[in-house]
Formats: sequence, structure tokens, C-alpha cells
Amino acid sequence: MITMKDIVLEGDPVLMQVAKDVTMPPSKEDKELLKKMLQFIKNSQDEELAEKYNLREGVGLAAPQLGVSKRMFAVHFEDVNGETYSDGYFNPKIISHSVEQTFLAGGEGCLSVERDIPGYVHRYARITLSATNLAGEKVKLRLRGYPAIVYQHELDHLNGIMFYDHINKQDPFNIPENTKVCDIQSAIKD
Ligand code: NB4
Ligand code: NI
Repeated sequence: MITMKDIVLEGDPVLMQVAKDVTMPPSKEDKELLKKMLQFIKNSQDEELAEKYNLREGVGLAAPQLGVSKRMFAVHFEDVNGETYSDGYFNPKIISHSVEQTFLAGGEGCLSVERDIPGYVHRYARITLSATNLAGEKVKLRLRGYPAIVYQHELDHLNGIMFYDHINKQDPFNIPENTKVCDIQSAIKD
């Protein structure tokens, strides 16, 4: 099973590289690795397992974070409407996006970054993403709000981009026009 010792930390060049496409159909090895990545995320959200194996909680993981420079990532989370997103994706691609932007009120963190970096991480508010999922199906996902933010965080890792690259250095809590907050906490409460 994947544990924190397998996760590459910032400073490692693999996290700044543009990862390579995964040859389709994916090899048994690639599918096995993506399945393990999805299982890691589920384990990280399981209190007992997270405690036992000292896992940092996560909702996503990208292959470059394991030192594998391949275009694949996994996600496992529920959005505010209780809809579950739980799958692995090969060769994901944003095929369209909104001009409007959004950001998580609480900022972002990353399993490859062992420090808190305050500030708003500006991302597209709505995206359409195409990919091949773990079942080998070509999928087209229309995402907005929290799901759109999670998928963009993972996709960035495939392009060597870290969340803090989207924070305004001069004014980390600056809110440009055309940008709306994504407040999962309040949304969850309502
Ligand atoms: C990826 C996320 C950072 C921002 C937002 C959040 C957590 C991560 C990094 C967008 C994507 C990992 C991968 C969480 C988390 C809160 C809500 C409800 C119950 C578990 C869920 C956990 F753990 N980020 N950690 N960071 N990354 N929300 N939650 N909880 O996942 O570096 O590249 O289920
Ligand atoms: Ni990350």
C-alpha cells in the first residue's frame, strides 16, 4: 500500500516537470498503480487506517507525487450536494473553461508540501474535462466549484504547477473581479 514515505516532496524536480501521456490502452502496471493511488486516498480518509499508518488526509493524488512522471491522477471525495467523485483518470485534458474564477475560502494545501501557505488559489470556476477513467471509458466531466478546484489541483501536478503558483505574491488574499469564493464549509452547513 502507498504510505507517506512514497510521496515526493516539493523541491524534487519531478514535481516541476510536464508529465508524459500514458499509452492507451493502459498497461496492467499503470492500472494497478492508479488503483493503488485511489486506495491511498480512501485509506487517508479512514480514521483508523490514517492513524495506524500516519497518513495525511487527502481528496486527490497525482502520479508525479509518487515520482512517476505520467499523466494520471485519482480523486475520492463528496461534494456539498452529497455527490461522490471517486475514480482514476488517464490523460485528463481541460477542453473548455469559464472566464469566471473561484477559490477555496480556506486556501489549499498539498501532500507534497509540508508547510502552510496562506492565500487564495485562483482557479477556473467551471471546467469541462475529458479523460479515460479506470474502467477504460472515455469520459467528459462538467465540473464547477469544489470538484472543479480539486480536479484542477491534480491536473496542475501533471504540468509541474503547484497550488501556490496561483497565489498573488503581492496580495495573497486579493479577490480580482470576475472571481467568486467557493466556501465548502458554509455550503456543507446549509
Ligand atoms: C488536494 C486538494 C487541495 C485543494 C480541500 C481538501 C484536503 C488534499 C490535496 C484541492 C485538492 C492533496 C493532491 C482534505 C480535504 C476535507 C473534507 C470530508 C470528509 C475527507 C475530506 C478531507 F483532506 N484538501 N487535503 N489535501 N494533494 N479537503 N478534506 N473532508 O487533498 O496534494 O495533489 O472526507
Ligand atoms: Ni497536491
